[in-house]
Amino acid sequence: MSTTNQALQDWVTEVAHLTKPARIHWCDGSQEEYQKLVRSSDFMPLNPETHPDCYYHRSDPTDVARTEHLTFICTRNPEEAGPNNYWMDPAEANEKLEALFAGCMRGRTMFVIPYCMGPLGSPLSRYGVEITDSPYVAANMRIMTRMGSGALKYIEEQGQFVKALHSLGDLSPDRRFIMHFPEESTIKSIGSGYGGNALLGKKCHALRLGSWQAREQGWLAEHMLIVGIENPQGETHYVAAAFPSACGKTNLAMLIPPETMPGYKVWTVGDDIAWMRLGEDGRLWAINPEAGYFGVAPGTGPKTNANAVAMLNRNAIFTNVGLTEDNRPWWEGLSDESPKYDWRGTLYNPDKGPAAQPNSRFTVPSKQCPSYSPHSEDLSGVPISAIVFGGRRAKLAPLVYQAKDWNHGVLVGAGMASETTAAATAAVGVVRRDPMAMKPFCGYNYADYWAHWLSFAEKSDKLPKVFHVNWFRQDDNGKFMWPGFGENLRVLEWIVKRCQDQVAAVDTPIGYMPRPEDINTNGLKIAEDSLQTLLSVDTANWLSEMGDIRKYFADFGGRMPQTLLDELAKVIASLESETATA
Ligand code: GTP
Ligand code: SPV
Ligand code: MN
Repeated sequence: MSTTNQALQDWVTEVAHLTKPARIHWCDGSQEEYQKLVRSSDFMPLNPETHPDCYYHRSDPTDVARTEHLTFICTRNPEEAGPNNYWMDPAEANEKLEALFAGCMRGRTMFVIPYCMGPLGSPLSRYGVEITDSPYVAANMRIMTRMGSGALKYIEEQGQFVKALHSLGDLSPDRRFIMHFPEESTIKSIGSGYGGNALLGKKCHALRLGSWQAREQGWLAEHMLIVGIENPQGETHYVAAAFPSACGKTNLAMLIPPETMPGYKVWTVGDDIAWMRLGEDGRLWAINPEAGYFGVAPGTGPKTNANAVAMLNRNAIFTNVGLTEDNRPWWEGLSDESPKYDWRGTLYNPDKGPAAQPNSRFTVPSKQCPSYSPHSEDLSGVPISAIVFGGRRAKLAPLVYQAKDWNHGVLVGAGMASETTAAATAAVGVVRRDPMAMKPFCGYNYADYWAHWLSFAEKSDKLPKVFHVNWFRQDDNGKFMWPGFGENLRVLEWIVKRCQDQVAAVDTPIGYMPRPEDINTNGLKIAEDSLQTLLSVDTANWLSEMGDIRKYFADFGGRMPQTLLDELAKVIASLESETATA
């Protein structure tokens, strides 16, 4: 196969000339092709009785998560990348990559993967072509994107596509680079076969290049889930929520309402990425650019995420989880049984760590989710009523609060912080600033990104209301104070009611908050003083948090939008006046 798009044909020829593959395969996205991919040595079939069409993959033990320190934004001017990104000069980056890609596919098949991010034909969708020498990557791209001939047809009609080149290289972290050239709509990644480092449609295209393009074209590319909340009256309100990696997006996107909230239904549109633009009606409309979930396995069980468990018994890929005696995938939190092998393939020994690698993942088509929203395929997307920011904060951040208006909401997002997780190779559990949950994914200078967010205030008066949540507050014994998971619907209920002006709130310096009695606790086992604590504002500690945010903003110097600094000054003044009157 080949293509009528000359630019694509030339690029494939040029890459083949450089990387010297034994053969080239143009992916058509068919089921037969997928069957061949999963029969490659990258995979092992799982128990065909319990898990038909499910496959198992172990990645290199040094290659189990995104590597942020090896991820670069290569713009001509380093200021464009900003202090939030690692930067490399494009000429220097290309020289390094030329050497690493030279002959790297010798003896291997080069897969050419045309893909579409978003429903085929949506004006919000964007196209790309990933070239890779990894059958694992090709099989995952088939689940995660609209991949194959359909996408190629659009690329040929429209002409525009992102060039995404990937090779496993020698898998050495010393020769691993994930490089982005937003000025050339190009991604080059070598030395990793894992997740966001290798499935280039996901974080590299949909977020890093996506955010760059979104600023140029006036839309938003965000690390957000999209969920529809249908209330007992039958109205559905869509919420888009940004939580950092491994902080609960997949879980919130497919939560099961508690039995004591009859009449509620939850509809999943997306679990990781949202592309949003203003509609003619002034509302913000969102699509999920992905077609599958690449979800965190550990912690996914019948009590926490029964919808996920229900979709994982067929047609799925499992990466770096443990295995039972009879070849079923297993991870901590799935069941009480004990696995036979850990993720490295050695006999499981609980003294030597968990069976499943903490960032082990499942890949599964979105359509298999029992709560899959039929509106996921709508070409215009779904209208967003609320934007929710959230992090993993053992202390300080209340269960929920609402920003006073859009500009304050941008401050709430920009001031986010969260404890780091196993989704990236670095220390875990350290609080770090992660504005809009985009620290690893914003493809340009954060100061310009916040200015872009602020610019929406002038364009519409029907923007979503903005909120902040925290499911991860801990008591003095390190126990989570809020039950989380399905019970989070109680907080979403308050959020949706706020969007409809159906419930009052307390005006505090950090935002509007519910009184404990405003949260539906029918059937919920939670001590009254816990809820009180979860809904209180510690003025002194918030003043110190705001001081940290001010210091963080100072790194962005003169590029910092004054509006955001003014918003910060307002909150600080309000906290100070509370201290003075206390
Ligand atoms: P990425 O795919 O990395 O972007 O992550 P994500 O934001 O989709 O995170 P996910 O929903 O997979 O959750 C990550 C971990 O947090 C899992 O182990 C979950 O079990 C756990 N988790 C999710 N929601 C809650 C919650 O409400 N409370 C508690 N305590 N844990 C949660
Ligand atoms: C994340 O780390 O936010 C993920 C997983 O969603 S990865 O695809 O590896 O980026
Ligand atoms: Mn993510």
